[in-house]
Amino acid sequence: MDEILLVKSEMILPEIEAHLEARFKVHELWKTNIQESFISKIRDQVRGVATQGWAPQSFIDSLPNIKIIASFGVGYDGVDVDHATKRGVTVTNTPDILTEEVADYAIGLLLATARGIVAGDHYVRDGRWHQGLMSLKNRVYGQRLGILGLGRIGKAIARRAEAFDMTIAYHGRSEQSDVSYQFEPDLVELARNSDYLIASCMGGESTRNLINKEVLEALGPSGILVNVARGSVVDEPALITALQFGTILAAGLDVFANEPHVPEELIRMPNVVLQPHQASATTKTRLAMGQLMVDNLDAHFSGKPPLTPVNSIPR
Ligand code: NAP
Ligand code: 8YV
Repeated sequence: MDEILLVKSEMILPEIEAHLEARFKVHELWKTNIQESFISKIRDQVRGVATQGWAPQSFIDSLPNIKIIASFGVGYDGVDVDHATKRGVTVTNTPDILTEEVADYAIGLLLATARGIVAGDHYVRDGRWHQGLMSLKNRVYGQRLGILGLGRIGKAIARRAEAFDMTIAYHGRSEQSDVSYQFEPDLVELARNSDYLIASCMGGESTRNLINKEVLEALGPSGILVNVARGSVVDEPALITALQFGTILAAGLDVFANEPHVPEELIRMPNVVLQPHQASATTKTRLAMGQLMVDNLDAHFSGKPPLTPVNSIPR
């Protein structure tokens, strides 16, 4: 039986774990406190890894015979893909099947933040309605939406925003010929010309702190930031300052720089909607993600090409 290492099973549903166990001998790294000695015992026989977006260089090097890292999630910024490629290790992710789910959540966060839906819930529960009306909130339909990262998820967000009659513009490394939305080569200009900015780009070094003080200043005092990308995309201290000083109005955040740590300042702010990295977290989508991870491993160990590779390894 082929042997794989399962790094963590937090988000992997029991049905998926059962599929893994039916097909592979699964070593469960997360069950041990002393990871180094656990790895040293199984390192020679393990041929593949199932992980939730985590595989740094030192981890890859601790497993000399692996040929595949199957990641659960579309974002693979926590996997050292360059190093895996140098080592001849295929990396796979779980694209497409979570796109619509994440887009729903991004729009949900925008609505929740702009219209004060979470604040309204607290208003009722806290009995404040008896003292008077809640303050007026901000219109979403017909407003200008900027999207940082018009990829699969960004496009699904844009499709939803079209139904809200929003004017859509986007920023990325290059203009896309197959969309009619306005391309903005300068992110500061995109923020300046948007009422709301949604980040849905990839994480990693190339996008680190793209949303910085200057971008937030350009978004302006009635602007709202929604982040469903990665915490690393936003300069978190700059965001906190911008929210504290009214440089922007509000933020809807599903991702943070150092999860699960969320800065105390954000937790105390009433103009922020916070979520625990939940954008893909429905049973249907998590099952589909898990199944795709299993299918990638299965294809690899059956001598077939992986279904959704992120790198190219000569076979
Ligand atoms: P995708 O189709 O590959 O889209 C990624 C986008 O990032 C592309 O549009 C790309 O645009 C843009 N991008 C890459 N580098 C950039 C740069 N340096 N500057 C500006 N834009 C850049 O991926 P996807 O499936 O839409 O997923 C996007 C990301 O969403 C994932 O990588 C992940 O981090 C995040 N995500 C989060 C959750 C959650 O639970 N919150 C769930 C799923 C995914 P250009 O190529 O034009 O630059
Ligand atoms: C997952 C995500 O929660 O797909 C991604 O990139 O951020 C989420 O869908 C996460 O990857 C699970 O590891």
